[in-house]
Amino acid sequence: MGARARQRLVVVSNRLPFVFKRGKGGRWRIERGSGGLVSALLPVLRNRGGSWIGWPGAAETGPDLERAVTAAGAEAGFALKPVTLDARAVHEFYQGFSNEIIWPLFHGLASLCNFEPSYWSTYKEVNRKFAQVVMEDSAASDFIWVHDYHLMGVAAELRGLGCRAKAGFFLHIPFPPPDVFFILPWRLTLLHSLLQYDLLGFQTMRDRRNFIQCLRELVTDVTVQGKGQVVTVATDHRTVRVGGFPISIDYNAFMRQAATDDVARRAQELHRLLPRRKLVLGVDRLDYTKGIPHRLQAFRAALERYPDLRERMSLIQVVVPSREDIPQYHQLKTRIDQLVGQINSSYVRPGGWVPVWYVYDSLSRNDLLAYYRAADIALITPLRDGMNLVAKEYCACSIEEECVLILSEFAGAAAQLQNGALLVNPHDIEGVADTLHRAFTMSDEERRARMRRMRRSIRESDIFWWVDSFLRAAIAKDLSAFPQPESHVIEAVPDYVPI
Ligand code: GDG
Repeated sequence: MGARARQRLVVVSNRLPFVFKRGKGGRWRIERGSGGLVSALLPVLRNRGGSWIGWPGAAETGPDLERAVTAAGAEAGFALKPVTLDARAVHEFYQGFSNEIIWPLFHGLASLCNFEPSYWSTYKEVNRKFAQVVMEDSAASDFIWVHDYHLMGVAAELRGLGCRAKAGFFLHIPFPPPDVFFILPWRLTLLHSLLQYDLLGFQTMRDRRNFIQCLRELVTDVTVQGKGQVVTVATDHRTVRVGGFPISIDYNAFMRQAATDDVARRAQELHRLLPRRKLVLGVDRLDYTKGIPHRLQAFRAALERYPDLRERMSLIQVVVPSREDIPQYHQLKTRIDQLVGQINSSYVRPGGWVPVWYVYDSLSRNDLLAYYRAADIALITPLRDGMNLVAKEYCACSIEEECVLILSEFAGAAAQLQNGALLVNPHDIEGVADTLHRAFTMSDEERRARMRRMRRSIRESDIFWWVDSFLRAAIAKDLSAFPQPESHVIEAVPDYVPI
């Protein structure tokens, strides 16, 4: 990167990479966020210098919290800048516009949207507030990297405030096709806001194509130059770069931690509790996009269609509590509880096999890894998912390379993992049931060959590759020279061979 290497990086996301909680005695307890994004960006920020701007997540504000945020930044080796939000803003911007409009719509679930007009004005107001903090904290030579659907309008607000620094945006969720996107009452303003970034990153080529199609239908004079992973899109008054950057995980860290004695011991304990059977695993946040009820129905259909699976297979379904104050999430929880109850009561024998082992809790990292290691089959069947990191983490933890991944064709990860995973349509209950049986009876050689292919692909393009390729796309002079790994340019999931 030569002389540009010292360009400061300003990361902007809804939440800061640390969680701030009041501990005993009123002191702030600071915990590092657990995601791969945090692990990947912390060393980059430390090396290049820069700052991370976001909401600290605490309902209260004040100098006390600001001191805790500054101290956490000093320890991490870069600046942390809080954006404080009051209760109304959290309700209308975060729960409202972000999670009751953009989240369902962009996942193709328009019927779940609540297009409350006040949500939109608060969304713009909060995006402006983020932009003001960015302005106070950045110089024209910095690169500003904004994350996710909560903050699509930050670049437009920055430009309005006179900011000339280059800015990139990465969308962690899918981008919908025109017939879905056009439902949004504020669609044109939102598209023009996105065009104020210099680089727009999407999880898959399908998302990128959807975005460009929306532009072609709503914005005049759109031309696209290039064919690779990153293209240049020119409209009548802006030229931006648009690319597909499939997010990944810290592969080596997962693999190393999965191999520790502690994780192995916990995995053995699971096998002791659930003996003489294959374990099938589902791990999801409580969310209607994750397809948990469909999966439970498919598991039940597998037991009905294939009696040889009874008493020889259990589903461990981990559901991590999330967004419980939104009514749809509460209803989803009730539906999952009912289905688990029905399946278990149909098959359970006193003192014997329990078909579904249901955990409604957040797990420690070692427990999560123990579930990954213990499971013979992962059943990851979202109705729509930006990427789905659980699928990649499961493969990284399959250190014996003997496990099978069943993956929804509607997860972003399917484009990359289609050479190893068994792809399914999560709406096809019987098809998923048949695939479960196929995974159960798959030969050792086939399981190993499939898992090896997926692990190689994830290892070669891990989270550090992802950060590097996004930042290089932002500064590269010549996009045709931009590396283009074959597995990342698949336009759509091709037809898979049904069994
Ligand atoms: C969004 C997009 C996109 C889960 N349970 C526990 C736990 N987890 C961790 C997993 C994984 C993460 O949470 C979940 O990531 P996903 O990618 O599966 O899903 P979303 O939360 O919906 O994330 C998604 C992602 O952003 C990144 O761009 O892939 O499509 O929706 O890392 O390990 N971690 C711990 N305990 C748990 O119980 N410690």
